[in-house]
Amino acid sequence: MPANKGLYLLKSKLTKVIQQEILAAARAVVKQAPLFRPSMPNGQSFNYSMTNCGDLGWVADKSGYRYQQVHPHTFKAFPDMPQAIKDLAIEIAQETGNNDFSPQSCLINLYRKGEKLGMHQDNTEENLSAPIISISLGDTGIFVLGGKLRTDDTRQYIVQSGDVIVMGGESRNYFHSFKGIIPNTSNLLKNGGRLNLTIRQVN
Ligand code: MD6
Ligand code: FE
Repeated sequence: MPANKGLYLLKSKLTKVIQQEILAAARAVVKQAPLFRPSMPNGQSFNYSMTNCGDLGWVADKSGYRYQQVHPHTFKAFPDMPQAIKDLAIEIAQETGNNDFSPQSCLINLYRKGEKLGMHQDNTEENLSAPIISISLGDTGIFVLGGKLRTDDTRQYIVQSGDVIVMGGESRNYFHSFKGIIPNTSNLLKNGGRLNLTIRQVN
């Protein structure tokens, strides 16, 4: 395992042209699989919208958090993961020492002004040793990263359009949250906001 525990914060990883290509692919997904705002198991609604592409999508409702093949509102299979997203994720995985990464799921989160995501660990996946590749597009935001325990110290990172975070190795189960966007900091998304794509190998 690398000394940095498999955590990479790759600033300005994606050129503007690549960002536009990935954004176009994400838009095509949203057309087929509309953004939705699920409820947590306690019944409270999520604070932001999401959708998925790939063989499996991450969903939440009163029965819990899980991966499934179908969109929770349309009941249609989530669209295939666009090749551009797959290729990019594999390339980034390889560059960070994860040579057998096989992308099965891409969760697309959209944050508008005031929307955020609380402290959590990503542990719905069966495979907890595959890294998570996280791509930021659009408005700048504040990503908070802690450690293995909820009580560990945290650090804030400014994430900008084109930045990529890889959470592998020990960092795979670090607590983290997203505090929100700084509006009007990017012109990539027509209507503003931030898209975060997390690409995973689920099993
Ligand atoms: C976000 N990201 O950046 C939320 N999880 O909007 C995550 O929750 C996340 O970026 C696991 C690994 C990387 C991430
Ligand atoms: Fe997460």
